[in-house]
Formats: sequence, structure tokens, C-alpha cells
Amino acid sequence: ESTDDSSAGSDADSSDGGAEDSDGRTDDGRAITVDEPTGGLTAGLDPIVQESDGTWIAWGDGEADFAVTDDRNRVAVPPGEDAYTLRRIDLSEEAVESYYYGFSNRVLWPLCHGFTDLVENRSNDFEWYRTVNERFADAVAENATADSTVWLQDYHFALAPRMIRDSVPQSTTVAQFWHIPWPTPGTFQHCPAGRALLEGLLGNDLLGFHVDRYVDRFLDCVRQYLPAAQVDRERRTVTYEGTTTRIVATPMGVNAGTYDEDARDRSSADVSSLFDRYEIDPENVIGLGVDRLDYSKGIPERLAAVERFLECNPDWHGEFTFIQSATPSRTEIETYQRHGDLVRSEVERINSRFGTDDWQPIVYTEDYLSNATLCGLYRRADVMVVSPLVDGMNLVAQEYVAASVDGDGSLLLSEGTGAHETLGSHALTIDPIDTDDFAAQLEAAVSMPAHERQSRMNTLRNRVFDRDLEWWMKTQFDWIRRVHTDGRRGGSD
Ligand code: ADQ
Repeated sequence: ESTDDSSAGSDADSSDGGAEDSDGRTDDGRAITVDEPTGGLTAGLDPIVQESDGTWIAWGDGEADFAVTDDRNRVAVPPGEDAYTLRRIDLSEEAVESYYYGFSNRVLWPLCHGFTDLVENRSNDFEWYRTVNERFADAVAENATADSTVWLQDYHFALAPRMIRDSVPQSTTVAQFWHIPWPTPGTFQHCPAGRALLEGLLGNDLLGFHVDRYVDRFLDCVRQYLPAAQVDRERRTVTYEGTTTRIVATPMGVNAGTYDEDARDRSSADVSSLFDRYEIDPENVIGLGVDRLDYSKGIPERLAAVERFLECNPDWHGEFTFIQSATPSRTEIETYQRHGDLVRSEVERINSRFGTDDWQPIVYTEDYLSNATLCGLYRRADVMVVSPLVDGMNLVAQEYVAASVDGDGSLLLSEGTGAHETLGSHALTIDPIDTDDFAAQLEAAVSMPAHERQSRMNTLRNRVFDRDLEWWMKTQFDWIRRVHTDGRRGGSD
């Protein structure tokens, strides 16, 4: 899903769907299977691209070229039904290393999350970033017509919009959604090629962020580092080199109905095999964390708060279990390896400090949870702890709320997440680095009277269902239509 490593908007590598056999066969007769993602951006986009008979352009690896139907790496999807075209861009190992594990995830990811000390600006990475952006832009230009809408996803494509703008008809609409935070000008000054990135992004007719503060910071950066651009703060537009870009905030939601249904399903609700495997007492109060193993997600800070909670509340020893599911991510990057080592050693240390023969305070797993297990755990967890230091939005918090069908769980939510802007007033707010207060909020959550938990959860559920993935898609496409019409009228409001 969006910035998740495995997908990049691609097709068959979603990890949460069951494999479905389709009619398709490879040239040598093997069946082609399609994994259908049950949630997230990929699942939301799929029907839209199908309906519009569109083209999905994605990075794909060489191993998947068994289904290539023509000499331009195009595949009909789903196999046998030909609802849309998947155009794969084959990237060499060197390109992936420099473009994806290099400039995208060693520069842009840490920088946009404010971790300037983790930025690694290696030679050639930016050149590869430009080259790969060019390859995508060329593929778009081959497919786009005057009436097309081009919709780019995320920080892997900051340069492509301007390249596309310069090579497609004027009336083609170019839009992008940036799924991670946008940094302050003070942070952005550390960005190598920062000006080129701004120029690239201003090739879009529409640029979406999750929340207002990223929009404001983007406009601040343009004003400071691209003085030739005309910034209209009120209308939230920037005009630069003949293109007017509208910048909007649309917080992304989740497929709430699906999480709700899956959590009600008996097979999801039954998490007993996981409890058996880790010898968790089913009577215990359960705290839960679910994240990619990423330094932005605040996992060590969360473990420190659990430790402080146990220090201050001996009564809870043996009665409270914290389950942390952390899927390894971007493990080619040393910072991620070191972070994983830190998390694992902290879990071990805390467990050996407090654990007894029949109780481990922290159960830690790096297994990717199936959708059924995930929804079952969400439903079972008494307290969900979402503590990123910084996070563009955070879908896990919303998935938890959507799957809390019994209405009796509590959400601890970091003020560093975009989700805090929409859910913060009915969650328990935490500052992940204030360990004492974080531990006190954890204590407040596990001791909260049932009626208060239910009333908070009720409000949270209304918000998550009102602003779900469908709402987000619709809002984005309403904006796309609007800028398309504006463009034809000559840019008026
Ligand atoms: P991520 O940083 O990946 O997304 P998040 O929004 O929480 O963060 O989405 C993670 C997704 O992966 C969720 O759907 C979650 O269920 C799944 N997931 C995570 N860990 C898992 C595990 N251990 N087992 C199974 N599933 C797991 C980026 C940005 C976010 C932004 C999204 C969407 O960093 O800020 O919310 O894109 O724009």
C-alpha cells in the first residue's frame, strides 16, 4: 500500500489478500494467480482504473515478466478479463538500489520526517532518481491523451510531474498525492536538489497532502526557495513556469466497512492460535502495536513507556501483555538494520527484567499478519498504541477503530501523526518522547471506565466511517475534475 515497500502500486505482491485463481495462463501453461488486496490504496485504485479502462504504470521486477503481452511490457489485468492495462517499468538492481533504497529512502524519507541526521546523500543516487522519474514520465507520455488524468503516488516521483507536464497535451490533468509529511523550510534546506524537487512537483495541476500543516509548509518552502513562483496562500495555489498548481489537504481514510466486516468474522475474531503460540493468558488486558519496523514509528519510545508503566504499576504484572507486531522493512538500509537490532534488544531486556516463568510482558513478532489475524487482534486489543514520532497520516489507528466492533477499546495516538488531526480529540493523546506522561496515558487507558471507553470509541468510529477510503478517493477525484475544468477556463477559481 502506497509507501509500503512491497507494492509500489504494483500488482501481485500484496501480502494481505488470498491468492485467487483466474483464467489467465502463461505461455507455457502455468496458471497466473492474482492476489487481491483487501484494503489500502491498491484495493481502492483497482476498481477506478478498471472503470476508466486506464493504464497502471508500476515498477515490476524481471521475474514477473511471464505475463508480458507485448514488447512494451504491457499486461492485461485481470488476466483473461482485460479490464485495464498494467505497464511495468523494469528496473535494474542498480536502479532499485540508488533510486528506491537511495534517494527515495535514504534522503527523502528521513528528510520529510525531520530526521536530517539520517539523510545519506550518496553520489549517483539523485541521478538515478532523475533517470527513473524520466522513465516513468516517458511511459506516461506514451499513454496520455488530451483528456487523460495522470495520478502519481508519493515521494518516489517528485521530478516526474514537470517532465510529464512538458510532454503531454496542455489539457491532460497531472495530479499527485504525497503520502508522507512535508518538512518545514528549516529542514528542507538540507535537501539535496531541493529546488529541482519543488520545480518538479509544480508541474502538477493538483498536489495533495494529508493535512493542512503539510500544505502550509510546502507553500512556505516554495516561497523561500523558489522566489520566482507566485504563491497565493488564500487559494492555496502556486503559479510557476506557466502551470498553476492547486495544493489541497485530504486526509486518507481506510476501507472501514471491510475492516468492520472482517473483525466480525469468526475466523478473524479467533486469535487463539496466536495466543497459544506465544503463551498469552487469554484473560489478560492486551495492548497492541502494529507497524512497519521503521525508525519513524516510535517503537523504542513505546517500549520505554511500557517499561515505565510496569515500573509504576506492579499490580499489572502478570495481568497485562503488550503485543508488538513489527514487519521488517527496507532492510537493505543499515539504519533500518540498526533500528531492528535496537527494538529486539529492548524487548529482550524488558522481558528479562519483568518476565516470570508464566508471563512475558512483551510479545514481539516480525511476522506479517494476515488480514484475518490483524482484524482479530484489533478487535481483541483493549488498548491500541500508535506512537510514531512523525507519520504522514497513519492507517493503523483508523483500521483499529474500524475493527473495534465491540466498541470498548482505547486508542493512544501520537500528536506527531496526521491522523491526530482528525481523531486526536477522542483518542488519548501522547507525546512519544515524554515517557512519564506516555506511561500515565497507558495507565489511564487500561483503567478507564467502560462507559467512557465506549463513548470515545463511538465518536472515533463515526469519524473513521465518515472519512473512509471511498470518501478520500471521491474527494481527490472531485478536485481533479475541478482543476481540469479550471485549466480549460484559463485558471480561474
Ligand atoms: P506506512 O508508513 O506504511 O504508510 P500506515 O499508514 O500505518 O504506515 O500503513 C501501514 C499499512 O501496513 C496498514 O494498512 C497496516 O495494516 C499494514 N501493516 C503494518 N504493519 C503490519 C504488520 N505487522 N502486519 C500486517 N500488516 C501490517 C505511508 C505513510 C503513512 C500513510 C500511508 C497512506 O507513512 O503516514 O498513512 O502511507 O498514505
